[in-house]
Amino acid sequence: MSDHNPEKPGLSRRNFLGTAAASGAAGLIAGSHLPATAKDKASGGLKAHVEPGELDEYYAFNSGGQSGEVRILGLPSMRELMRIPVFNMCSATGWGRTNESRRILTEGLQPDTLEYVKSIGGVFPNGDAHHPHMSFTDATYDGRYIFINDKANNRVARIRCDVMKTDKITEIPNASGIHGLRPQRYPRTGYVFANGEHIVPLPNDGTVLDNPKDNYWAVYTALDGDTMKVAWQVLVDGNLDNGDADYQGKYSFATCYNSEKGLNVTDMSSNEQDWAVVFDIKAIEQAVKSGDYKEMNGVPVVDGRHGSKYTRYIPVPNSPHGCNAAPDGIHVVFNGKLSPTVTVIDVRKLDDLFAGKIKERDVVVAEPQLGLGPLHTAFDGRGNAYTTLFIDSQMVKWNIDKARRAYAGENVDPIVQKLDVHYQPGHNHSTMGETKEADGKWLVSLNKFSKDRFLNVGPLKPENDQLIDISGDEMKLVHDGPSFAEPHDMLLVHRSKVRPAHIWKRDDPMWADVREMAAKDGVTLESAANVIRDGNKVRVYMVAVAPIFSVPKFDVNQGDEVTVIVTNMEVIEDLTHGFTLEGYGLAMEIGPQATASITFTASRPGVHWYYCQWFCHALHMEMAGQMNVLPKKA
Ligand code: RUQ
Ligand code: CUA
Repeated sequence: MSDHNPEKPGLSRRNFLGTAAASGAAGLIAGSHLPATAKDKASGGLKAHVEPGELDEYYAFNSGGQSGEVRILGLPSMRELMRIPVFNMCSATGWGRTNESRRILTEGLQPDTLEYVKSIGGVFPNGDAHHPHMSFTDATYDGRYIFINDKANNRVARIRCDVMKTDKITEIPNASGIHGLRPQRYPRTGYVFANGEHIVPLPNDGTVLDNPKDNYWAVYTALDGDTMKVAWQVLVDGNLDNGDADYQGKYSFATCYNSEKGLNVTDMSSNEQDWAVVFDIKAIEQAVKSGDYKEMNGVPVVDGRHGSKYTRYIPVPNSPHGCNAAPDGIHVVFNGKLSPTVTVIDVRKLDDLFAGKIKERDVVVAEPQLGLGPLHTAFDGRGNAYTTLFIDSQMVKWNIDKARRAYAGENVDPIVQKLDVHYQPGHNHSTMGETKEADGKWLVSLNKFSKDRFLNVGPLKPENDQLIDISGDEMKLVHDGPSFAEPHDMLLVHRSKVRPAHIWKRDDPMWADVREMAAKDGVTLESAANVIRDGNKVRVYMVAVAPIFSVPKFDVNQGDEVTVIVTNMEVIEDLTHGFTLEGYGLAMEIGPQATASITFTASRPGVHWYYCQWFCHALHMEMAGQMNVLPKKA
């Protein structure tokens, strides 16, 4: 493999699609600037084993599915390095319980949702995290953020890649089942596009409960990735499954498996053809500017149903699922699911389609028959595509150019190789494969079933994320990676793109509220040892430096509302402390140079020890104190 070329002269980044030819797509990729490793080999045979103490070449950001979190793995070792709580509650870090996380988990909710979560303990306790994608600048990863959807409670979250913590969560109004999620690639993110998968009445307030054909809708959402506010929405026919954006910043795409507007599986899958929707981003922005929209729940909603000038509906056989734009900047693949085919369009034809010069199916340039149950496609940057076949339990490697030629009538077979995977793959992802720097080294097949591949752990089995070397002519399976429920999708980012901090900065916005509160109390967080009483509210400010808390003991009255604020003043990397309050169900992580806080009612009288739950020192066990709760006088 020799794709570490300097950028091709004359191939302007701004316009690299325009200079591209239809075939030989592999040669069109703007050169990768990723450092080559010594182990690269033209014939494949990459080294998957990472020696003790060696660092991986790629970050893998794995969605946690119904666990609601994101996991960081190293690739190729597939070692799990970290978990980032997002939509879930976390016993270790206190995510979902600390004041900082509760602010993030609630401030982006709609008013009626906020009312509801108050009645169930203040936050949603679960999420269903499917699609992690990094922010882009100029069609490659920029290491700022990772965005991920929550299908369960209609949210989109943003993770800061400097500290690897969630910093914003927005509930998407007017939508149900936020599923497909993709950031805008070019010129930057920009928008984060989110698909509403389930059709619902609008407004969904109980006034209408039937006649889905007339009354139920799905909406497409563009979120502003910088503010995490909804910029606009588009009302569509049918539903929306997966999506992607182009490499030019002009169009975005979504598949629809329920053009029937069915409410059950038979109706949903009855049509021979469903479709993929194409959104004209500039035209929609113009519609919002000129007032061609209806406002719903504070959001401009543009009408993108059949006949709209803002969308086009491209017929695609039978319930398409995955939607993947190739790194050549030209092709977008819609994966057939119930059809053994994938449908490939050429984005250079879309201007003519929107101008009415050609018909919807004229943008289709290939439709290879690949096998049973094609769900998702990944790319190697050399003109090849890799599609998961759920029913066949296979990964199929095929050539895009050959598929075009076959579609044009030439007698060529686009299929290069089929590889058994174990078992039933859903997503797949290749290294840098959704960027113009696709490097074609590794592919991961995220298999939904593992059955006999591992020691039996009871009726509930792990998934199996299999690592495949795609650097040579043939795919080679090199590693089985069990994982807990349920990595839907994986993001494979070269380590040169991600620059996490080693310790927190004291002026981090994460605890801005606490800083303000401390200033009012006349407390300096960095040297605090204060117990402030304010009516029946008590604020306990302390510093943690191994192996002591600066407040070793404090007294409160039963029924007081107590806030404990801990600042970790360690300047040493990896010296995290914790605060666990025994018998109260409270715990939080405090990273080096971080502040964290937690608020509760001291309803249980007696002596309650608090202790550091993060092993930090030889005297870690002794890093403890007591909260004395004086009983209410009868
Ligand atoms: S979907 S297995 Cu939620 Cu990404 Cu295709
Ligand atoms: Cu601090 Cu253990």
